[in-house]
Amino acid sequence: MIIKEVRARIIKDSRNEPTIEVSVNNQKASSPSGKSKGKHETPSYNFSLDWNVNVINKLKIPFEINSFNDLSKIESLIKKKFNLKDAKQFGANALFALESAILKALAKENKKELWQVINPNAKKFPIPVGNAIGGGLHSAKFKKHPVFQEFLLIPNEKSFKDNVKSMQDNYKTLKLILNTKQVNDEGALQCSLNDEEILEILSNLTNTRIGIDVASSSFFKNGIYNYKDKQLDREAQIHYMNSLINDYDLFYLEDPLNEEDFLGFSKIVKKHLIIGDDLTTTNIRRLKKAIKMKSINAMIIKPNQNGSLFEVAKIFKICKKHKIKTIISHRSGETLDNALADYAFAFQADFIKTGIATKWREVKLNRLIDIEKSLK
Ligand code: 2PG
Ligand code: MG
Repeated sequence: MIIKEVRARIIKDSRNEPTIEVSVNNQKASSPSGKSKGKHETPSYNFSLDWNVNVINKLKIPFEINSFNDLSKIESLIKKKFNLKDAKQFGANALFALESAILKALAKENKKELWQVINPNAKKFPIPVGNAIGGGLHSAKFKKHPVFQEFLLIPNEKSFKDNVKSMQDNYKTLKLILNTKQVNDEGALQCSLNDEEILEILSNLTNTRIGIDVASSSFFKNGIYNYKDKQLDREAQIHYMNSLINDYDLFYLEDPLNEEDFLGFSKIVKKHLIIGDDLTTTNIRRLKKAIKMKSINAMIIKPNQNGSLFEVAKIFKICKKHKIKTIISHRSGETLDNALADYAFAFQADFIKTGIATKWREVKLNRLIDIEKSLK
């Protein structure tokens, strides 16, 4: 495929904040954006969003792209043209949207699905992980909210479609129990109960596994985890997290400790999934450190947090080799782009965390339901 035209513009995400959309040969892709960002994330833009939009609009890509691996040509071009040490310095959101649009254009040209351009042999569907009740930074606009950022449902049905139905049914049940219609940035239900009151309610749902994204870096300061009713030091936090795993049989625990505490993570009981997000920030170097220190047995992978889809593919390979479960993930500020679903399937992610409710989350779930249907 010859790249004929590259365009970029600013669009609004689900939080009504500006983000980048790139179109290549008329195929559009966009980048989401995070709120609880890891300190070690690749910066989203180089100088600014405006700068990236401007330079992408002037970008001439003078060669043919025929495969996923040809993305390396784009990365070399960007490195050279902008005199960067690494293509990711171009800005993770900008690079991701550009690469994603190129792959969509390639798929269109070859009359293929996006996932097929990357991995035509994909078979296994990811299990959805859905944020049912929200707190932390994503609920900052509500006066009273839980400290933990996400209370998650991880269904256990036979098909992707049935898994989605299970999440949605439980979400409806929780809506009645909590008697609320309010939702936060991620479409998660909003309530004024505290963390353990919510876990108590979730553990009574008998047909699903449950989990939390503690996002603990967001309430960690000067060595202390600041809860509303208590302050815990590192040892006490490790003890508290391990007791929650036992008391509520947590299947999934994300970022239980501060984003620098690789050693502390290694002390969290690995009965089920212990996941790095802010700890690992979709970064190969940090993933390798987490493997070496036995910090995690699962990892959040946010393509826009890295920028290079080429490197994202490598991260999936490293995880597979070291038996680290993979959870591809949306961001709290999302667009209506459903490409994340194709990437989940193409890279054969074990899980996809992309919410339960609101249109920005539903487009990704529906895309995977459609892929599943098309393969039956
Ligand atoms: C997370 C994410 C997505 P954000 O912490 O897992 O839910 O949040 O996109 O705000 O970084
Ligand atoms: Mg997280």
